Amino acid sequence: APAGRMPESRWRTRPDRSTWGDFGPDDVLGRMNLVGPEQVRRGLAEVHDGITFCLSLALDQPGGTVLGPNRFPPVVRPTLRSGAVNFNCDMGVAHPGATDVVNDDLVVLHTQYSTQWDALGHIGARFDADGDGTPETVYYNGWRAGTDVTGPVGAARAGAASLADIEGIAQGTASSSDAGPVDISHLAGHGVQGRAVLVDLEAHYGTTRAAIGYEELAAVLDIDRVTVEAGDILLLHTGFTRNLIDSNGRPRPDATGDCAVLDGSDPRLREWIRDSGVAAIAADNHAVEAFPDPKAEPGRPVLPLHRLCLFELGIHLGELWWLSDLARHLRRTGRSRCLLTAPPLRLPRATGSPVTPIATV
Ligand code: UVW
Repeated sequence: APAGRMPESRWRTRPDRSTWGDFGPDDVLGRMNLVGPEQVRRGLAEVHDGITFCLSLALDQPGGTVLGPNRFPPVVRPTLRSGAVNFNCDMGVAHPGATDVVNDDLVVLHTQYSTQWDALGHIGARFDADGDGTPETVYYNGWRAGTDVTGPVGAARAGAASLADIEGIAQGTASSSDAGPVDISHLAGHGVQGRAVLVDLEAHYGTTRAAIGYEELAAVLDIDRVTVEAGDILLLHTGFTRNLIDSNGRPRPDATGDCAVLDGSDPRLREWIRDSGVAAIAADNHAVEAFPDPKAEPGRPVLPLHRLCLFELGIHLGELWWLSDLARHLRRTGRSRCLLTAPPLRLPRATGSPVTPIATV
């Protein structure tokens, strides 16, 4: 029988050793529940220099469609006022006598194009949650596709909101209400502030291809004397986003291969993540783990760490963060921890969110 509290209807069986129900039958925050007042105090205790680091790339930075063929740079457009472009616009038109000039714009954003959080609704699985012998499409804590995780408005009709929808969005014909329970807005409500611990894989592996399993990670933790405790947010510096910037946004398709990257197929690494109690994991590469998993077999996930973290344990994943400046400062000062503040957009129904994380040291 599952140890977690079982909701009446959504699931009877949960994935083996998952956290479903452990934070309540209707939980949507997962391990972020471990980041409470004590973690904020622990984070604040890491502030010594009063220096802040912005951990995001520019929103239009990552390498075109190389990193994700369905994701495009943001489109920023002026809004329309009575059919006319509302940019460098004389306020006197609407308010006679006014001397102001006004600009107003809208943006169409692929939420996971650049520095981002994956919501728990980003990756689900076909899993027999109600135990009737037939798998359903479910997400963390048994939240169901179709009823709980419904996606952006229009998704069922026409695929994800496309650039063609821009006028409709501008005129308010597409609205998003009715937030699904596993979207990113709940995380925004939490605030995502606590202690982060940075593991500097780049300092040890440089720009060599390296699959980081448990053994490699444990060696780096040991050499750098890094301790990871329950409730910490784990930051993994690999040098990937610096490669991205050095290539002027045109990375080679195999650019992840030039850096250390987690080997999601290593069962000992997955056990370490489970046992460590980390609240979230953010990396400066595009999938945290090697994607697609080179050792994936038919019938198995191609994103085994996404499955473990987002689906089984409720660990949010951050991707394409800019960690190189923070890593350099921490190495120079012989530290590995900081206060991290990283709320996503409070955007109901989104399954990922751009984020501008701030580290304070
Ligand atoms: C996919 O969407 C495949 O992965 P990621 O979470 O790395 O963007």
